Amino acid sequence: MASPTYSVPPLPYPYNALEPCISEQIMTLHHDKHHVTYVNNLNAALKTQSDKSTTRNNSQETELQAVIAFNAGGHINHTLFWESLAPPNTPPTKDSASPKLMAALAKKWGSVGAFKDDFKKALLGIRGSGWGWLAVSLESGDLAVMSSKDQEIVPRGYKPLLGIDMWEHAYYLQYLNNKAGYVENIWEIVNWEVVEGRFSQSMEEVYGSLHGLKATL
Ligand code: MN3
Repeated sequence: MASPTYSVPPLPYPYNALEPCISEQIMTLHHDKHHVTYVNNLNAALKTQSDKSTTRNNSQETELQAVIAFNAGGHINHTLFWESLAPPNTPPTKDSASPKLMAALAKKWGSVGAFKDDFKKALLGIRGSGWGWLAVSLESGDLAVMSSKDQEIVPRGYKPLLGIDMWEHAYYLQYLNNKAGYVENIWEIVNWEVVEGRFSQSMEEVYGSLHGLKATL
């Protein structure tokens, strides 16, 4: 059976639409080069996996699974990331675009500002490359701030609402070592309408066509 192949969805806005918060140069490289590379490597690894004519020893098999997990995570995380951003000063970026979630954040953290402080701390606390998340526990419905290493997806048992890419390639060309500046400006371009939508969606709806891929991780 042929292995599934994945492709990078186009950005839901122009490459320069997130300026001045994220530059056109970063968006172009990040989407067209970095994300595309994860998908190309994922497709190649899935093809290798489905090729029954070659055998792999245990360490080769472990390495192949690691390559699949890393690149599948990269594809999933970036797809969620692009969807959850919007041009600054547009209606989806206003807190009023997510009344239900804003109320839940205020209830959990005391205020939306306190949540943002906590989220910022989590983002800036990531050592090396990784992602910061606002997620919701499937079991308790509790909101949680968490981080993941490299391209790991949100842990099992949690549904991602908002994920922020904290790899240097996400900000360095524009912000250099000012990681905090990147994090502060992110708030101007969060698509709260999409994030609010995920709050009430099922896992299948949040992950869309990537749900099956997620299930293999
Ligand atoms: Mn990235």
